[in-house]
Amino acid sequence: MLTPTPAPEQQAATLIGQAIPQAPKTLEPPLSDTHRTPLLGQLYTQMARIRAFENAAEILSQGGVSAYNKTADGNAKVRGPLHLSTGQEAVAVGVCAHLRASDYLTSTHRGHGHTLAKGADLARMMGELYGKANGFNGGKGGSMHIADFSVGMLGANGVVAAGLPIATGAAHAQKLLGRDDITVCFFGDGAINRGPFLESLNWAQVHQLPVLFVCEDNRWSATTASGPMIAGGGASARSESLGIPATTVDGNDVLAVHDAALALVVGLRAGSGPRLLHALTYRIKGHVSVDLAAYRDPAELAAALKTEPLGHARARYLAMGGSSAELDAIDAAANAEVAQAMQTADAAPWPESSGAFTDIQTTGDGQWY
Ligand SMILES: Cc1ncc(C[n+]2csc(CCOP(=O)(O)OP(=O)(O)O)c2C)c(N)n1
Ligand SMILES: [Mg+2]
Repeated sequence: MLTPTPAPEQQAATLIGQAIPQAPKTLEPPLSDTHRTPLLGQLYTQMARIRAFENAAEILSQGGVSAYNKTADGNAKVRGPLHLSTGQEAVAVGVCAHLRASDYLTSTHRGHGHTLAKGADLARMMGELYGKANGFNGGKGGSMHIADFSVGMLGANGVVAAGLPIATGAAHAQKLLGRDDITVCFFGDGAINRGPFLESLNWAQVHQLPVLFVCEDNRWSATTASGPMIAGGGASARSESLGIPATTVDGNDVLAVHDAALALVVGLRAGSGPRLLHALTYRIKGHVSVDLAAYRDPAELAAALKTEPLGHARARYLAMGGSSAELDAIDAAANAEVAQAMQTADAAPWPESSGAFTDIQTTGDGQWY
């Protein structure tokens, strides 16, 4: 007898009732910095929210069938391509821990983690993925066009490297305003081969702008391994060639990212000029929701799973004297928040069809038409 494929919302409900999947990990000797256990707990909480959100979104988008989210009955809750940051959560969380709402942030096509870490509302992001009116963009943008100016999140961006000049311009405005706000610009290792990377870093250095360029080096650019297509030393070397100091960090170690970013952010607020953080991490999922990454050596993924950031943080938390029960409670709270967001999105209205002709331009009087 055939077992019917569960509806996507049932699959997601099953998923969010479970512990967040993590790699088992053992860590070396207990660490002496036990006073930082509460901090690590806070960072873990943010990473767990991102992981829970993306796990649910992935299942909701596939609807049990592949090929661009088309289910047998056409009922996938989340439609359109979905780029997941699974395995990269520590970069977003470790950096954004130091930001305030008046700081700006630009993101990439892989922006759920950045958005949540910057303080944006999880339920509104789920609403946007559903295409509902309660979404950040009233349901018109979807995963790759999320923005929330209320927390300084200037936008995800489907064009590779397009966030760099936006961030640089935002930082220039901050400098002209004379405040100690800063801009953080996340971009991928593939983006450094595009012109806007050079143009933006050059401009930022010439004008000594308060911008932190964060290269999320996940070793892949869509279906291409990044290493063989990058000449020279990559993001750090290119940054330093312009006189912008670069810091390389283990992007799967959230405390390491936190500490590296803290030093850079403090300097930026004091007028250091631009800096680059090169975070070494790994893209655990395929490039996009429908990509099974069959081109990738399974051994590479297996090795990466041993150092993925939630498992790493969990092991370190225990080594620092925390309990697994505390972390389980954090996971459960993250799953519950996502479940609530799904219910809110389900109940939210669809956008009005008349809205197709709004939000498309402004005449400069502050009104959007
Ligand atoms: C200008 C431009 N060229 C090509 C693409 C197609 N494309 C989308 S994502 C991607 C790879 C980006 O790699 P990376 O910058 O490392 O980001 P990651 O996907 O690894 O997060 C490419 C080539 C695009 N969106 N924009
Ligand atoms: Mg990449």
